[in-house]
Amino acid sequence: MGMGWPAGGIIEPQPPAVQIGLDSGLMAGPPVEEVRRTLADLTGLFSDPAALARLPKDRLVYRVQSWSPVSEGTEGGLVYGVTVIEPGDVGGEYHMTKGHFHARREAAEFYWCYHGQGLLLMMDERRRCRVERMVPGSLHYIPGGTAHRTVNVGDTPLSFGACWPTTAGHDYAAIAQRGFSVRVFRTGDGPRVAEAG
Ligand code: M6P
Ligand code: ZN
Repeated sequence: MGMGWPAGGIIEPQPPAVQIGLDSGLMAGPPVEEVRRTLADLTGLFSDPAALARLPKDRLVYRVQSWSPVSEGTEGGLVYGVTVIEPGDVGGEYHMTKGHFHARREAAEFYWCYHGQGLLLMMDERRRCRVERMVPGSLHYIPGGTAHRTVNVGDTPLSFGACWPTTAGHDYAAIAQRGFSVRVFRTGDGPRVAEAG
């Protein structure tokens, strides 16, 4: 036995620090933090500013719960998070996350879907985009050097889990300036992924 481990005898199992609701993906437990993104936080994200101006600024678009067992930047650590995007659109463009590159470009990430219907947009630094469907149980690998954004194309909340290195960091600047090279709109036939330049 190493230092700090019992030398023998009975070990009492401890309760987990966090529980995940396997249907909703929502997390519960003391270390869980939550960030909410309303329309007021998402200025410039959607393509139709006039449509945005007609909507209540306090409309919740998505929230992110996370657990960082070690502090940001710690080598070798992992962060776990769940994002829940409410159904809806702004001028026909579906609710979506801001999207980001990782500050440390080589850092990859896993996403998986708990609930709802979504699209995962993945864009490399040359602005080439790939799009994967998210359905309950789908698992998605986001390689290094790839910006990622999720879009709720269903009429229920889209909930997905994520796991990324503690050292990854979020780089929002490139996306804030130029957005993604595709946008996703509601049509009578379902979602349409359109080139945005
Ligand atoms: C996932 C992870 C998080 C991210 C969140 C929302 O849970 O990738 O790191 O913060 O989605 O995405 P964004 O930060 O781009 O709005
Ligand atoms: Zn990420």
